[in-house]
Parts: sequence; C-alpha cells; structure tokens
Amino acid sequence: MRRVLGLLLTGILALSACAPSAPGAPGTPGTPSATVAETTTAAAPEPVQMTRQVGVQLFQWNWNSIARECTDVLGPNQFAFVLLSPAQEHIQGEQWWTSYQPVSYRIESKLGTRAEFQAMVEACHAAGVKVIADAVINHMAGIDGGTGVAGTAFTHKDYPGLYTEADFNTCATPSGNIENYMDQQQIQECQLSGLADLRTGEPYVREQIVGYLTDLLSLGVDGFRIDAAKHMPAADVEAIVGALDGDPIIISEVIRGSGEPIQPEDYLGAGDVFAFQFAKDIAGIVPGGAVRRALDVRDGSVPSEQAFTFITNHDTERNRQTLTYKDKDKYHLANLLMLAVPYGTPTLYGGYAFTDRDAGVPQVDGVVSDVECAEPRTDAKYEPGQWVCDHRTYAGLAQWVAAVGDAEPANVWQEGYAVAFDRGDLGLLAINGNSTKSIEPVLTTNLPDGLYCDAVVATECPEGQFEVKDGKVKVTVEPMTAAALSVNLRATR
Ligand code: LM2
Ligand code: CA
Repeated sequence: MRRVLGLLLTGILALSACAPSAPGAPGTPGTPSATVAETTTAAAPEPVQMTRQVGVQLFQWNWNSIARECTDVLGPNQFAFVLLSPAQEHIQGEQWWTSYQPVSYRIESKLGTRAEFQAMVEACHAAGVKVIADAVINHMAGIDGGTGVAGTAFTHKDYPGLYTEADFNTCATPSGNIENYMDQQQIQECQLSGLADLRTGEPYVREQIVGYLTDLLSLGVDGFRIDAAKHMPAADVEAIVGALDGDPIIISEVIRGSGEPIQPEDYLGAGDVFAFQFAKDIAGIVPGGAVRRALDVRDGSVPSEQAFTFITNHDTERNRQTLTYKDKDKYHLANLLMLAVPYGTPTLYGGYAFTDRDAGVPQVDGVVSDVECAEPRTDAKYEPGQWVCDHRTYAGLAQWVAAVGDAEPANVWQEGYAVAFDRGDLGLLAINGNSTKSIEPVLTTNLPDGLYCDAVVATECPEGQFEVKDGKVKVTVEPMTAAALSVNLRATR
C-alpha cells in the first residue's frame, strides 16, 4: 500500500501543470519545463489491483504489539489477515500453553485486556488486515483447580456461572484421556492430555460457546481458528458456527493422521481447514531439492479455496513435524514455495526462539511484554526468548502474491534443482533448491517488457534489476532462495 500510494503521488505530480517534473524522468534531467506527456511515459506502469491473500500467525504476541504490526507492516504490505493466540481468560503460569487452558470466556488474558483487544481489531481493520481469533472450545483447564489470570476461581470440572460437572464428557479409557487415535469416540469424548472435555453436543454448552464467539464477533473479529476441531464431532462444529451471525471465516484445526477415522475433509461443511499434510510434504521435498514437485502438492482432497497452507505453526515447530526457523535456509525455501504456488491461502508464522518446548515469552506481573523483533539471522542463532519475526522477510512477497492472485502457473521451466514459472501474465518466480550453485537461466515469460525488481528482497523498485524483453528474461538466483517478479514491482524510472 505504501508503494501504491507512492505511485499515486507520482501520478498526481505528473498531471499537475505547474509541478516540477518527476525526479529523474529520462531525457529531462533537472528541466522544469518537462511536458505532461513526457513525464507520464516516464512514470511506472499502472499497478494491477491487488487481492490480499497472505496471512500470518503471530504466536503469543500481545494485542498492543499486533496492533502496531498491522499498522506498520501487515497493512502496508498487503497482508490479508493475522491469526492470534487465544484471547480468553486462562490458567496462570509462565508456559506459552496456559493460553490453551480456558478458565472463563472473559476477554482478559496475559496478551491484554478487552479494551486492548478491541483497539487492536480497530487498528488492524484500519490497515486493511482481518483478524482471526483462536477459539479454544473443545475443553477447559487440565489442572485440578486454581484462579485464572482474570481472577476466576475454578476446579477441573467446575467454572462458576459457566460450566459444572454435568457439562463435561466422561470417558471409558483408564486414564480418562485419549489413548487410541484409531477410535473416533475416544478422540472426541475423552480428554486431550487431561483437559476437561466439553459436551459440545449439548444445547447448553453450545449456547455458551456461541455466546463467547458472538462476543468476539461483536469486538470485530473476522473469523476463528477452531482449536482441536478433530476432538469435536464435525456436526457439533457445524452447529456452533451455523449459529453465528454473518459469515465468519472458519478454519478448523484437524491434523491429518493416516488411516485415522477422522479426517480434515469431514470438517469442510463447517468452513475451511489447515493443510497439515501440505506442510509435511513441503518439508519432505525441500531437503532433497526437487522443488518442482511443490507445484503438485495438495492436501488430500481439500480444495484450494478451503485450504490454509502453512510451513510451521506453534505445535509443529515444537514437535518437529515440519521445518522451523531452526532449519535456516531450508525453512526459507519452504516459505518461498508456499508463497509461489497457487494452492491454498498461505499463512506465515512469527514466534520466538526456544530450546525448552514449554518456555513462554517474557511476562511482567502475568502480562506478556511488548514484542521487539530480533534482527533477522540466516544462521538461526537466536537467544531463547528472542522474537523471530520471519514474516517480515516476506513483505515483498506478500505483495507479489496479492498481485498475481489466483493466476495459474505457466511457462514452467525446470533444470536440476531449480524451477521457474509465470503466474498468468502477472508475475514470475524462479526458485533455486540447490544449496551450493547459483543459477542464471534465460526464461520464457508472459510478462510485459520492462525493468523489474525482486519481490523476495524488495518492496519498492526505484531501478530495475531484471529486464524482460520480447518474452525473455535472464534471472540470477543464489542457492536456496528465489527471485520474484511482478507487474506491480516495475522500475519507476
Ligand atoms: C491444540 N490444538 O488442537 C493446540 O494447538 C495445542 O497447542 C494445545 O496443546 C492443544 N491443542 C490443547 O488446546 C498445548 C500444549 C500442551 C498443553 C496444552 C494445554 O501443546 O503441552 O498441555 O496446550 O495447556 C499441558 C501439559 C500437559 C498437561 C496439560 C493439562 O503440557 O502435560 O497434561 O497441560 O494440564 C496433563
Ligand atoms: Ca471433545
């Protein structure tokens, strides 16, 4: 958006008769008498309409920090949405996962107050960024009892004014917990690691959950991640989201397990799903370098429009089911592949460095401190607790994705461990999966003639770096990275 505004201003200057010529207009250096026609031809080509698509999960970011990120980074770079950590009251503690043990549905947590939450939604909306809340509705706390961060006293199966023992499932396994993922009833009616499991089929329980989600909608949220969706019957999730006003975005978290009785496809009636298999398949492709295969990756039979793709999330980066920031250039390459291909809605990730999987982010008096992003490092040698703001690295590509929209790959070129393709006639991306050798192919492209910059490293294009002429362009790509051209990132002079 910053760049579009820049172009707009250039246009206004060019049209204003008494304004001096745009700086550096060819053939008219320092001449104040440049004609309108000359200045107009020198201006950058008209940008195409952008459709925001790329989102980012900002794990354990407090509301104030998210508001600032929307204003300063996400909005200006055409990000579509931000996925939050859970907003409801939760158990006390230093670990990150206290967020996933609800104690009440008050919007009052270590991440901020209700007022801060509301201000954050307003700031994000003002920046054109949608807000997706993380809805923990399958269960309540897993501990015997205590007092929540907003002062609510509770025991494992008693939450005053909200739920009592009768609102929770009982379960036949010896531990009361899920022990066998091949047994649908266990998965949905037993406890997920000791977390008190709600009877989501009961009208009263559904009413409370719908009330909570409706409250979040009243604060302006645009949609929900349905935490632990696999652990609730799809019919329950459908009934709950069906009772909500409007048409919020619903993204169910259903981790695909091969041969399991419950699959992500079962939840497509409730909305969209996270594409766990996509993340795992990309993680499988990258180390071998056969990056061309990324074009064919799908998540089971989940259609593109209903798949939210990601490379890592807060769980998979801890259980190492996917690549993570610790994988350095492999992680980078995986993110590039996700952004390059037309399948799904890409969700980037911003979290923090850790060695202990339970370690939370710094808190003062139970309140998470504001985010200060660490300087990006290619060696991944962050101190534990440092904020890893990788998503900012992809600001130019978020704009690239917004510009290419859903245009299909064309002119696919492949050689060794590299692949390149157009996206319609709006963009081109060349990616080099070789970890030692750079590539320098001359590619056939549908892009119009002109001088282009690289959206992998730039958000603005004062001077071009790659020249497209008569349907050909020579690009140079270093090992384990990409070059990305889009019609919206062409030289302004
Ligand atoms: C999710 N999706 O389905 C979240 O993405 C995941 O992060 C949550 O687990 C889980 N489901 C429940 O919402 C995390 C974390 C667990 C943690 C739980 C609850 O990965 O380690 O469990 O949140 O806070 C912790 C302890 C566990 C204990 C449990 C209950 O690690 O040992 O189980 O609390 O006290 C006895
Ligand atoms: Ca359940």
